[in-house]
Amino acid sequence: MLAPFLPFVNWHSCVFRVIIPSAMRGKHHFPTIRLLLLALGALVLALLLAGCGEQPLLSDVSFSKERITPNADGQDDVLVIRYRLARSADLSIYFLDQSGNRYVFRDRQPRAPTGEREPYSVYFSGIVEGYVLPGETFDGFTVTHRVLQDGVYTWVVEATEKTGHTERVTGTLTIAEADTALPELRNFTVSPPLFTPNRDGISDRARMNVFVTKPYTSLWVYLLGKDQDKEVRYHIGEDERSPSRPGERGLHTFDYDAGVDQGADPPPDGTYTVWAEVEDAIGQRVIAASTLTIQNGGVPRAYILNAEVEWSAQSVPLGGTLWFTLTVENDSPTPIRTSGPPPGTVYDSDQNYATLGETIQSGAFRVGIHCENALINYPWRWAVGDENVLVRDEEGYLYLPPFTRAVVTGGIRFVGVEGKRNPQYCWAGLIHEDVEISSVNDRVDPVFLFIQVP
Ligand SMILES: [Ca+2]
Ligand SMILES: [Ca+2]
Repeated sequence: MLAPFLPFVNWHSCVFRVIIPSAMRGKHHFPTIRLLLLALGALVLALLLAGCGEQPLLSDVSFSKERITPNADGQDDVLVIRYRLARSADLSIYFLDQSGNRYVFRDRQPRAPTGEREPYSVYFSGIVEGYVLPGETFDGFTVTHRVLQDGVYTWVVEATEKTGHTERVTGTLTIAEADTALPELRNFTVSPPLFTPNRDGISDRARMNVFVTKPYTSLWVYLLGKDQDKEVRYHIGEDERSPSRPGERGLHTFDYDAGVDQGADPPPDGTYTVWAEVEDAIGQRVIAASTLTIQNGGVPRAYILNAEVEWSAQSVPLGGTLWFTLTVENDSPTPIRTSGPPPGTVYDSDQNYATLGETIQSGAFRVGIHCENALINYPWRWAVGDENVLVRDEEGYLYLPPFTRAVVTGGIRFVGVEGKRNPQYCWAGLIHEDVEISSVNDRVDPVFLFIQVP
């Protein structure tokens, strides 16, 4: 009989507004019905009052242990906190030391009512939000999670409703034998502070160093960026040649190529915060920050256009010159570096790039010609364009700009017939020096060349 009334009762605020459906209001000519309604109203009110009294916001609060020893020895390292919520509330769990200082474990986190489900439960291992002891200063790092010092604490579990109504339950917890040493991060450095990850051999890598003062479980170094509005972490792997093994106290080094070595696009150009973050076995966390600027980042991609070489002949007399013409295309948004000699240069067949004083430069692209009888790989090399198309930077390095083509010519004057093969195959290549000759740029458009010996 009560069912029709229940939907009109505001249970949560315990304000009892028993609303009689409109059809039942108005002038009643039958006093017995009025009396009946009054009696029913009184009954509902009584039931509700009784119900409200039994519905505290926060209930069944418990800590599974009165004493823990947070030192990762497997003995009494962790306890379980349980509680029930009758209604939605912001929940806090904190600890008060003997002087009344507050240590936060959970700070006003919104929680739904427990309802019919099991009570909320959460593990607590003595770790609270970072705090600083009197007289303590940290140089160059911040403690975000820290174990409570040994001592006796009052724990407080506190729930606050939107209305401001707050309930709290308290108890006592003893912390003993806590492993309070912090995994400090000392001298976190990033060098150089600006780098250009584009595989041109100049300032392509950045190095991070950090000294950790304690054995640890995890150490992360990462750039923090934004993709639209989302935070993106670019993780940096520890250098295999790091002086200390992962997890050990000591100096740890990180080598960063922005992913370019694997052919991945680097994070967009810009200045990033670089974070180092360490966590020890009991869950204490320490962070340190520095900055790193990425400039001219990108993966260089260049090709011999259409894999096509125009050869001057298939047969040259001894002392004659084989000419080639091809087009190099920079098909990437990254400038590609090159070095001499310029197109048009003619080598004698017994010369090579080194004898012309144009030694290999790591990261530079050059066009090369190779013949089967040659003693070294691509002995004859040329810049991927001339001064008309190349751009010289402040340090004097030459670049073929993004999305640009350049015609490259050159010649080899055959002054002898070295090796046994005649005729022999000769071909062109586009060499990324000390990086790679990608298969698409190797052995391009071979010519079967005969040298006429009188
Ligand atoms: Ca323990
Ligand atoms: Ca570079």
